Amino acid sequence: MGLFDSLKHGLERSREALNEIFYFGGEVDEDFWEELEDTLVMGDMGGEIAMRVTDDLREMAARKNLRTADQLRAALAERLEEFFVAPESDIFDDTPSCVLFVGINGAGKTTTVGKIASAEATAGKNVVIGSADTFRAAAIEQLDVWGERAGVPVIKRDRGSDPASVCYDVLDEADKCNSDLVLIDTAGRLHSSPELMRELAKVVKVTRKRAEACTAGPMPVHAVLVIDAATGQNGLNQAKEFNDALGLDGIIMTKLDGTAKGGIALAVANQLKLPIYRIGVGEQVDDLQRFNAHDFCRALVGIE
Ligand SMILES: Nc1nc2c(ncn2[C@@H]2O[C@H](COP(=O)(O)OP(=O)(O)OP(=O)(O)O)[C@@H](O)[C@H]2O)c(=O)[nH]1
Ligand SMILES: [Mg+2]
Repeated sequence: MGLFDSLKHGLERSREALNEIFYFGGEVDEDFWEELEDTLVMGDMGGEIAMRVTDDLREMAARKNLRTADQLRAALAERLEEFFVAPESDIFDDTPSCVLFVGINGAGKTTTVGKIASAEATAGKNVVIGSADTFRAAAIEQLDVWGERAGVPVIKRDRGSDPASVCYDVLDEADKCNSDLVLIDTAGRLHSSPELMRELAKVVKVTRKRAEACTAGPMPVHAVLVIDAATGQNGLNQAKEFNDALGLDGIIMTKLDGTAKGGIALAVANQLKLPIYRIGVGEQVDDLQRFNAHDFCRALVGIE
């Protein structure tokens, strides 16, 4: 399966709802506009974006005399694309680079670290993983499995250790080995817990401090929020809280394969003006893709 096909496959559930209105009857009438707005809201773009997009398309349809729903499909994809922010550069391509993966429990942080470690090690990079989830039982073992598969060392301490110390250790190792890419997994936590958010802010701070002192020069540190797309509009709250606590650099959206709420990617990117670096479209090692707003929007609305 090609990249675009697998993206389309991943977004199938999000797209089905839109397909219904685009295929049904095919006439652009009052019902069509209402259904379009409802479908966008249900796909979790949020009411405001849904309304803006619908109004803009309605105006365009009148101006250009577009009469069939199918003609509007491409225009919709283009309009949706405008909500995304393009990154200055890809933090996983930059060398050297240290990325901390943060997010609520079960969002897909550890899996994403594993997938990226494999992809970047295969591409010839010198990668090291840090296991700063010292809280959850089996978290370290889970990461070890991914590290082994990728042929990448995993720096860890005993369960219950200070997560900031692990970050310190992993940067020591990266410094010693001239690593290109440092990937640090953190424990899942609720964005609504001030205590856990403070702990995480400390982890990020210690990491930045140690990264600045690298022998070869300061290593840039990025905090990336991993969001499960199926959490829908709650993803917006998560993004806001994590961003307030840490100053996020970007987003990774996981589990787009299992949800009809793909529009949340757009809502979060637009609200926080943050780039999406990768999207997860399955549980396997290859089920992670670079995010491309153009392809994403076309796949979302079902353009071949
Ligand atoms: N379908 C699908 N499943 C995914 C994706 N990414 C992760 N998962 C699954 O989601 C579950 C949780 O993933 P983890 O990587 O353990 O999540 P985590 O954020 O590290 O969880 P905690 O460490 O407990 O906070 C696992 O069963 C993964 O296989 C994805 O893109 N698609
Ligand atoms: Mg984890």
